[in-house]
Amino acid sequence: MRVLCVSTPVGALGSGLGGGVELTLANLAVALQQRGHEVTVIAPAGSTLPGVPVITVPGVPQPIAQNQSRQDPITMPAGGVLGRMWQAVRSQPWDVAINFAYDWLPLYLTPFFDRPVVHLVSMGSLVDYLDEMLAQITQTYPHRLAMHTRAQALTFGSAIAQATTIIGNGLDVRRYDFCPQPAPVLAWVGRIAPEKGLGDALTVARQTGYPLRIMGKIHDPDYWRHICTQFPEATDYYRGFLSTDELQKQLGECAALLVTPHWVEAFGNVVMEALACGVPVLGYDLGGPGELVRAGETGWLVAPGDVAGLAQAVTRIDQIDRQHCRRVAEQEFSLAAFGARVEQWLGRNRS
Ligand code: HBI
Repeated sequence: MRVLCVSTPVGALGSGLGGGVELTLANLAVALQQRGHEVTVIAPAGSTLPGVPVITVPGVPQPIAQNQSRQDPITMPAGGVLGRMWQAVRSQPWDVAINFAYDWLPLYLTPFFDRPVVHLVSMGSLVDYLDEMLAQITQTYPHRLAMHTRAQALTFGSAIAQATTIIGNGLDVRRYDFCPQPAPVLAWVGRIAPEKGLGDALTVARQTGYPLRIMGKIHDPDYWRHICTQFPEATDYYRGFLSTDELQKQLGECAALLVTPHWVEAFGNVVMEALACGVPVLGYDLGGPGELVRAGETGWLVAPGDVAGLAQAVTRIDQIDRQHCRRVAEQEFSLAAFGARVEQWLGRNRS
């Protein structure tokens, strides 16, 4: 099929502003190409995506939805890139268009196209105007929505969750090297922002005596300053926002990854990346990570916020087989496995 992927409007692909969506879109595009589909991407100016044709569109980036409160009205900035990207959609030949934006406009436009527009929803429920639009779409088109995990879908209520296809996620496992012999170091990977719970991981590091290797984009500089005041050691622990090649190298050397979300993480790409390197995951039983980690098999799960429980789980790291973690990543999260799930979803929407 000719598949058109319409990216998130919050920033250019490759800028890191799109968070997990950037990784998901890149991997989904390659996975579909490997299955013989013709993939084109529409994305904001400045976007780069090796090996996939990208039509870039200038315009004002969309304000991020996490900063909005539930009853906020729909935001459409003048000269906005989102509206212009969907103008570009009209002049492209395609059989199915996949929307990656967590925004009102693409959802609203769904019935205005004579070919299927489907939506890969990238976060849990945040604002009423979006929940309302998702409900409308599921009433008219039962297969148009996909999400990463059941936990994410359930944040929108059971009616929407039942009409949503769960496709997990995927990555190119070949880009991640299995590391059999770790150093006695714990890892924490993610956007450095309040909802990611970095303070909890630093507390676990203190309680267990392990150093903590911190990797990720400093999304919220005030929050990072607050963390460094409370945990002076954090400055030395910080390794920066790394490329995938560098991230997998530094992550792979660690004894375990700590995942400490304070919100319902839709998926948790870092869980997938850790397992691909053979790194067990210790985390809160919440959202995507809670659904992805298999207790006693690929890591350990504790009740959300149970920092002492996480510290205790650190003593049980070597009960987890690192080779098995890698095998799970190869079976569940490979581009072939992810591509098959995506293709099945698209097939259900063929006009
Ligand atoms: N906010 N308005 C808006 N639109 C998006 O597409 C969007 C967002 N916030 C975060 C985001 N996308 C992605 O970084 C996460 O879904 C991963």
